[in-house]
Amino acid sequence: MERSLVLVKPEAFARGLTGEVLRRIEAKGYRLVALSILTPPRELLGRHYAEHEGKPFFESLMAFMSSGPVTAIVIEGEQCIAGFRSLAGATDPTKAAPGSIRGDLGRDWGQGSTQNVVHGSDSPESAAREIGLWFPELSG
Ligand code: DAT
Ligand code: MG
Repeated sequence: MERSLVLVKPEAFARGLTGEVLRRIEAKGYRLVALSILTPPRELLGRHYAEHEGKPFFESLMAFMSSGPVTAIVIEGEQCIAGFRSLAGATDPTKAAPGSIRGDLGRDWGQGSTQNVVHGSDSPESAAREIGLWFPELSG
């Protein structure tokens, strides 16, 4: 049974969209395994987004993601990694298809960072690594 890490990002948390994201996950049929609300420390975010270190958008991504509380969620279900990526939609919320979380609930707010409502793990390896970072009590 596959698991994935989902984050409701600060701007979406602040707009009260956690419930809507959870509703879509549950309506799809995935199970909620763990949920936590926290303002992510920079150290955690640096490890979470290690693959993007050095890229032009890295600093604005760090600043945005540490700007307030997020909801971190572990979901479970057959193929939930690809399934949640499909629910989330394309990275750029302007281009994300209507019907997707990012397409329906996100937009460019002219903030200089891509604020796209949610994160979802992109592979089984990423999911295991990310769940270990955000929910160490679930690993091992
Ligand atoms: P995703 O979140 O769809 O997996 P990603 O892992 O490539 O996308 O990037 C992580 C986050 O970084 C993404 O949600 C928003 C931001 N980002 C990615 N590419 C960007 C770009 N070209 N310019 C600005 N922000 C970007
Ligand atoms: Mg990614």
